[in-house]
Amino acid sequence: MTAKIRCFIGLGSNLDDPVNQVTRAINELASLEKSQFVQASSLYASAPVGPQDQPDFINAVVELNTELTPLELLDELQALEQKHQRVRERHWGPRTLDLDLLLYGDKQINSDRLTVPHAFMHERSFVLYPLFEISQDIEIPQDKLLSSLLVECPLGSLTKI
Ligand code: A4P
Ligand code: MG
Repeated sequence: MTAKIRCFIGLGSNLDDPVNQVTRAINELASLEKSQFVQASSLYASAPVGPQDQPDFINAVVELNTELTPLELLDELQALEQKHQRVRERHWGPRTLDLDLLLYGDKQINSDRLTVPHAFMHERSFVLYPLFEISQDIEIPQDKLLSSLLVECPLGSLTKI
């Protein structure tokens, strides 16, 4: 039997009824093949990081145990983004659904398609606070404890909804 890996996925949306997009995506992640849903954070609203001429975001984090490899999981996440009619227009621009693989066990990955831990997670309140809500004991590979990162990451406009 393949070992199950504990992983965390960041969800974000700021187009076409973002609360509904993220809620649907949580349910879809809960039925991914070769994976078991563990828990989802609350939904959070925040002002956009990056270009400001776009709507506010809704974000959440989901924890799964999975037997999928990192690239198989990325394929599944990208298929779900497509299902939500995601159109890639500009970097850090508006999107119906963004699914980022934040952590895959304690693995570090640097390949063409995948950087894990996610490159910006350590500085983003819309990732760190939902993550901390569902799991306080996380160590980020090659980085600090989640709790120490939070101390250095202002809440900003982030609000639990
Ligand atoms: N890729 C590499 N590593 C990963 C990973 N760990 N998880 C590659 C997922 N994908 C990963 O992604 C481009 C490529 O990154 C993929 O093809 C995959 O092979 P993308 O989603 O198409 O591109 P993007 O939008 O240019 O970048 P990205 O990384 O999704 O953007 P971010 O960094 O997630 O930023 N403000 C608030 N408040 N809330 C938000 O959720 N999101 C963004 C998007 C900006 N501002 C925001 C929010
Ligand atoms: Mg993405």
